[in-house]
Amino acid sequence: MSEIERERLLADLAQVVIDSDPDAAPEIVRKALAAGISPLDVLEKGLAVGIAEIGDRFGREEIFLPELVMASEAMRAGIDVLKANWDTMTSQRTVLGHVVLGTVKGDIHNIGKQIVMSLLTANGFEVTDLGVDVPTATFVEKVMELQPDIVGLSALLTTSLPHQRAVIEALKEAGVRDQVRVLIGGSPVTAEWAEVIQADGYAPNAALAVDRAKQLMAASAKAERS
Ligand code: B12
Repeated sequence: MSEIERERLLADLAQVVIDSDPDAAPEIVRKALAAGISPLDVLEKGLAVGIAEIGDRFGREEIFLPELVMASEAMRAGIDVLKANWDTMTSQRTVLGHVVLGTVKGDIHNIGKQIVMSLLTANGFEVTDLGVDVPTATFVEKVMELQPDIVGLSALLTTSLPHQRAVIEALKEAGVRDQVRVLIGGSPVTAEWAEVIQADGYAPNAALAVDRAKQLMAASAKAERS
């Protein structure tokens, strides 16, 4: 595949999300994969570029909620094809760790969390998805019940960031904060915010979320040995 062809396919992937065309998205993703573009590049250099553009247009009030919904449907249709691809990578792996993952209260954004889940799973983590708009108490209950290694908190709205802090405070109150590592993410989340709320880690995208989760597992293994 020539560089020009690769660039054109990546542009087509972004465009299918911008055009909000869920019916066309799977075919274009399959075409890109068949041409040898990696699933991660299909996502980050293709589909995600489209949804970022849509988010900007929405922010500038050039488009409205129905368009946002349709674009996210197109993104989702594309990701479904990628997920099938990641799932085949997953079989016969030793489990690296258990992650409980959810989008915090008041926030229904799901796409980024799903991608984090897919990549963690593809890289050998067992993931329990609590869904979206997850009450703070549910995170605490699930940590106590399932005793995961890591709890992952996704937030896409500035107004839902305080709920990430609330989960950490509630884990402390329940006396289980030191039994689990807290990993946070979502577009308004920064390393500074992670420090402020005393999370154990932050990652700006799904690939780095996997790296961070692996680091957290290594750190907790070291702590157990010493
Ligand atoms: C798609 C979308 C929607 C869809 C969501 C569909 C779905 N099923 O998820 C719908 C249409 C439902 C929606 C609704 C709303 N949305 Co919206 N939405 C978006 C949009 C365009 C894209 C989000 C997305 O999917 N990105 C693609 C994924 C791949 O990226 P990501 O989510 O950032 O995830 C990556 C990383 O952040 C990270 N990550 C994510 N989670 C986690 C978790 C962990 C643990 C880790 C480590 C990493 C991590 O890894 C992911 C993969 O690389 C953004 C714009 C933007 N640029 O983010 C606006 C945006 C987030 N939405 C916005 C708004 C305002 C809303 C609404 C309030 C609109 C309204 N008036 O009703 C509602 C909120 C409803 C609610 N209560 O939650 C604003 C938020 C502004 C703000 N700062 O608070 C944005 C920024 C748009 C804008 N420019 O104004 N939205």
